[in-house]
Amino acid sequence: AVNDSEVTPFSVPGYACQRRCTLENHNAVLTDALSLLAENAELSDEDGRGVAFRRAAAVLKALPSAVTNMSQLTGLPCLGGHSLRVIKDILENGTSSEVESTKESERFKALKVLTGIFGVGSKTADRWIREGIHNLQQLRDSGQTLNRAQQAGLEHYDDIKQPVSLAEAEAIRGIVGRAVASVSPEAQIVLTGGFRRGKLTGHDVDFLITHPEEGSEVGLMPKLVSWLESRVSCHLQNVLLICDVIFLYETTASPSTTERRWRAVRVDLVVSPISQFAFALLGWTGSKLFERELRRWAGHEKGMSLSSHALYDNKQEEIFAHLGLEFIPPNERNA
Ligand code: DGT
Ligand code: MG
Repeated sequence: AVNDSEVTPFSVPGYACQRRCTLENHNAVLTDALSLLAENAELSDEDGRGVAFRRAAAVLKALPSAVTNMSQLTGLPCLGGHSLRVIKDILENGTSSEVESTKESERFKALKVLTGIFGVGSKTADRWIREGIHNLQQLRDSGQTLNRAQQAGLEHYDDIKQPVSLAEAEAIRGIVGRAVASVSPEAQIVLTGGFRRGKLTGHDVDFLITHPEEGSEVGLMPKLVSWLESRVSCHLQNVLLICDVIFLYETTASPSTTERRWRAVRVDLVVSPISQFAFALLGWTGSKLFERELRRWAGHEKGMSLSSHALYDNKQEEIFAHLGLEFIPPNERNA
């Protein structure tokens, strides 16, 4: 047993947006467990519980070394009783019985498989499960009506499930970059999402596109989509766009084969006017919890509203106060 006198309690600020958190994680066993419970809560429409587990995991991700003793956690924010029980279970037994039984539960497994289909959310998956559909074969056999996104998602299920590598993201950056340049030569494209945070893999590739001249970004998205689609009909065939987001691209074929190889990848394209670019870039870089915490900080600590479009002061009067002026209502500003 660790002597309590050797234990140094950790200390971290309460909001994730006050903490620097690299991809180096000294507590992956604990954070994987809490993330799984978060995922299960989110898939079960219990968003509050989901956020609580995400916040707890984020605190552990920010620690400078591995937790070895519960007493190190004294005074840390965001660690509720439930998360602490899970952590204690893992520190004492190597695993958490709750996490293990969740992982093995038929419902969780079915929710994971079905929501793993692009275009299928937890509500649809839940309805299918209640109708006895637990896997892809049962879904195919069921005769359920699928929308276009879901059909593509089902067709490319294995590809999309496979993580996207940084090299693939960069290859797609090249394809989308050429498309953007040909529909709007001045437009700029930036890789956002997890890859901008230094991740080496992702579940998709996120791009933010803007134009240096305000207003010139209008209509860019449909042009971009049809340019990408036209490549297919032109038989250039190194790109195929379905439902704006599923992308098939040619992987580098090994020299020994002339066979074309294709891979479906999820791509998220966002167009922003240059006036909102900074907010869009901040908003689409993530992580999701970091974004949520930024908005919570803005709202609770500063009385402001942050979105991927703007930062608003919730009380207009406060702008006057910040400027040291008495508030003048709009009808009295007719100077
Ligand atoms: P990944 O793709 O698994 O590596 O992880 P990320 O961090 O790239 O996450 P992703 O692709 O789901 O989303 C990228 C960021 O974009 C995310 O951290 C927050 C933001 N984001 C995602 N979906 C939405 C949305 O519907 N609206 C807004 N405003 N932002 C979103
Ligand atoms: Mg992403």
